[in-house]
Amino acid sequence: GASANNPRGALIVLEGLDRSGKSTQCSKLLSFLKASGHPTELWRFPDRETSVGQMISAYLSNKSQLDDHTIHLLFSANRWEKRSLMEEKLKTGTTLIVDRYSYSGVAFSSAKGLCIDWCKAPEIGLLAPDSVLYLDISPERAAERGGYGDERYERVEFQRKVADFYQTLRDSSWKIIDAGEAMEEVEKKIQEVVLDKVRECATGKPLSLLWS
Ligand code: FDM
Ligand code: MG
Repeated sequence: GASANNPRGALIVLEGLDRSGKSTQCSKLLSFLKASGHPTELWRFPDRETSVGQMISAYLSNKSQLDDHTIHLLFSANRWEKRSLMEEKLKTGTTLIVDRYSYSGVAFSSAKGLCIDWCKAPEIGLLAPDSVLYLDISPERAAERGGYGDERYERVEFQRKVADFYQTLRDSSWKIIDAGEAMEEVEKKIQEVVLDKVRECATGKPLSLLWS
């Protein structure tokens, strides 16, 4: 029907280890898309602004302790509370660049030893990204980049496990970007991939759901 062909925004997700350059690249991409005339917003998960997000933030900064399953479900709830707004934005033509999404949720919790299928379950029914870009960097190289802060998870041994779970999760549709290259090179590669997707979604590619 006609509704399947409505132009919409693209859901673009950037994933990667801490210090892979995601946040920098997300802002550069935002400026690029806006300058190219595409309505675009930059989102990030966890979204620390909501009340669930504040619980997550307290946990990450070691101000509170939570059971591993509990924090996993809070990260998921934090995506669910933004789901309807996300759908509305996309359907009204806004492209969303999202700094971390369900793949972070599953990779980080699985790296703690939780069952991967259990970790995926609460993500089922969230909007599936049109494109996942993985900023690929070794945990050692990432750690050299100005060092980690004080947040939970910012340890090289743990990040190595996270990288392994990202490997398990990724499929052939992911774009693996060598994040060790010069910032401008990384930026250009991301732009190419994303512009194609934005154009594809503007022709009415239907939205799909996780976990697929
Ligand atoms: N993180 C992030 C998770 O463990 N699960 C999630 O679902 C998400 C979205 O939170 F170490 C972890 C990843 C990272 C930490 O993220 C905070 P930022 O991007 O550094 O704020
Ligand atoms: Mg971080």
